Amino acid sequence: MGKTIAEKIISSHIVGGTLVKGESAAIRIDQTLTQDATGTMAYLQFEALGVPRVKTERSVAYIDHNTLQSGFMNADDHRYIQTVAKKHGVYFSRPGNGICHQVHLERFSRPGATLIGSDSHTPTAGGIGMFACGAGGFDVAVAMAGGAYHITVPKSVRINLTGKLREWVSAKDIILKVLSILTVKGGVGKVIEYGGDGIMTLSVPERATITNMGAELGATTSIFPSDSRTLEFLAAQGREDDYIPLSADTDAVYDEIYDIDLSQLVPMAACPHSPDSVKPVSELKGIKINQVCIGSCTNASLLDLTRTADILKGNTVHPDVSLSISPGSKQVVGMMADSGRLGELIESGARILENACGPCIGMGLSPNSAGVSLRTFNRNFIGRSGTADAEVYLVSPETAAYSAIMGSISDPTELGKMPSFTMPQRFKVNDNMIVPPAGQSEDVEVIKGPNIKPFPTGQPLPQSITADVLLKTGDNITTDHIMPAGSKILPYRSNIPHLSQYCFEVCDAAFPQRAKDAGKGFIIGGVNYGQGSSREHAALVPLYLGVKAVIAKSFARIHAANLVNAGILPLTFVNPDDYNNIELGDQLELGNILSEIKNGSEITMRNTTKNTCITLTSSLGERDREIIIAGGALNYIRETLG
Ligand code: MIC
Ligand code: SF4
Repeated sequence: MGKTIAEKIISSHIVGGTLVKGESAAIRIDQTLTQDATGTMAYLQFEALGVPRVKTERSVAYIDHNTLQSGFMNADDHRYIQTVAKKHGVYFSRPGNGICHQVHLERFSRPGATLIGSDSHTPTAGGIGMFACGAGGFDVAVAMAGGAYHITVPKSVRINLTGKLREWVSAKDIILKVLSILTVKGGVGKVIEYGGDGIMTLSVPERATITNMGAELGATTSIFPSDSRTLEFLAAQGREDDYIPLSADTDAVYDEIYDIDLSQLVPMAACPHSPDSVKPVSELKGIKINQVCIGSCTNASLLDLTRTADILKGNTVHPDVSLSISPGSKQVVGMMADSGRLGELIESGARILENACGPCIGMGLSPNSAGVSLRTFNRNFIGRSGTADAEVYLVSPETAAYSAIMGSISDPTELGKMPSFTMPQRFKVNDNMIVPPAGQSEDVEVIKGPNIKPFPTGQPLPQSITADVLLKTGDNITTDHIMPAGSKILPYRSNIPHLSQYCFEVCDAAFPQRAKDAGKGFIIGGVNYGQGSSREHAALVPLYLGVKAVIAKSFARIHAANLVNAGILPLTFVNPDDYNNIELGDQLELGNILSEIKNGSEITMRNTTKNTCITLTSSLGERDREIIIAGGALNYIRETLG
């Protein structure tokens, strides 16, 4: 039987388990990446593993999230990451070099290889044919130490693209279309593979826009074949030696197949407050806007900014609109400057920001109250922009730029002829902002500022747990609900005690104090609990606050793994209706939890307040069960390493 692209890469990297869908497999990791908001934790955990030098082919530490530097905290974290990277064999991409996913795509990604990153948009590198997954910081630390990455072998979805996009319709509209079909839960447990003759019309950065936002489907990853367009991109980056051809076998078997005719697509927008609330831009036309933000790891490539310049050239940003542009990398902004196209953006009145995540993670540029913001980003969860009542729409750079001039949501297909764009034969390559690690680790001193506090560790699983329900949430709770980001909080990513005050702030501001007073407790969740980011802070902070188990209808993949690594039980209802019979404050008893987890059997929970019995399942693999019993991944690894 033929293999899919993902199956080919997994089978060439498998070091444990089996390649059977739904079963666990352990894969060897060739490359890792971290960013600064999750990186401090990942390197603290790497240090705790006691391995002197990373064992991967390439590990890179990027600084791109916390670049506001109000206060000493961010700069201290950057210095810690720079020194720890230097000591342990990790390449360091300095602030100013760009957003991790854009830079990694340009400079390090390679088809056929595996990558995990402590950021959920790591699948961006799937655009070049890499098997690239977002993961919690601990899993990245383990991979750097030479350990395998454990996945549930995903099902495969094939999306056949045919035809060619119409003028002013772009890659963002393709992924928004896919989100409208599959929704934010439609990719859970699956790899999304693209094929069909339409893919030849898409360059690697366009493919990367699609695989980047595949994270919003909840997918394990998304991937394109490696073909002549891949070779063209690698050659233009001076890296043709990294090219290998890679495609699915013609008789590969997919669990689901969808066909999208590119020529039929129109500009799309994800409406507030979910990336899958997708409508055609034509239906939203005329909605007044206050802000437009172009950038992020989804849409800040040379092509994206060139299209933006095509539209802004000779125009002025509407007086009621503030337009910001954050380029994806130094390479992108450098080439825009050299070609004079940056000047066109500046002349139009665009506010040019640094090459970093910026407004995408709420670091500045929060909209005015009840403001309408059009963003080329990938997430529009409530409050993520920094303004709780803002209405954020996710659109393509073309829709964003045209609307910025018009002052209201506008359809770029109304614009005249689209200027042609040819991918450069040669990108501007200058890796002077990537600092290689030291040859001699012993000589490097790792500097930790006072904001860096030890991370909490779990306790071995007791025979039974009795505790109260501290919080009951609805469906699709995101990690931005559990542990918000933004300029006020992000500087404290290495300080769990401080962060804990903000846990679930948007849902129930009294939660942290209630949890502290109780000393221990449970969270009850709905469907797709923990979707969104890979931030393991969304598990470490609840651990710090005494949460013993999250009992939900279903979980998002990375968050479930982070809970296990933290030593918090992720449990699911066998009968989802039982969710309705639990209330805040109820006392729950997991009377025999240790044996039930050991045996992998169903779990019986008593609601002692209501005097009812509820059946739960853990759906944990053997290794996960051992981690939970040990009280988290660090304890487990220490035990297994003796
Ligand atoms: C995000 O887009 O939410 C982030 C910030 O990049 C996160 C990582 C983080 O929380 O630090 C992600 O996507 O994993
Ligand atoms: Fe940065 Fe935004 Fe991309 Fe996350 S989604 S890595 S915050 S640009």
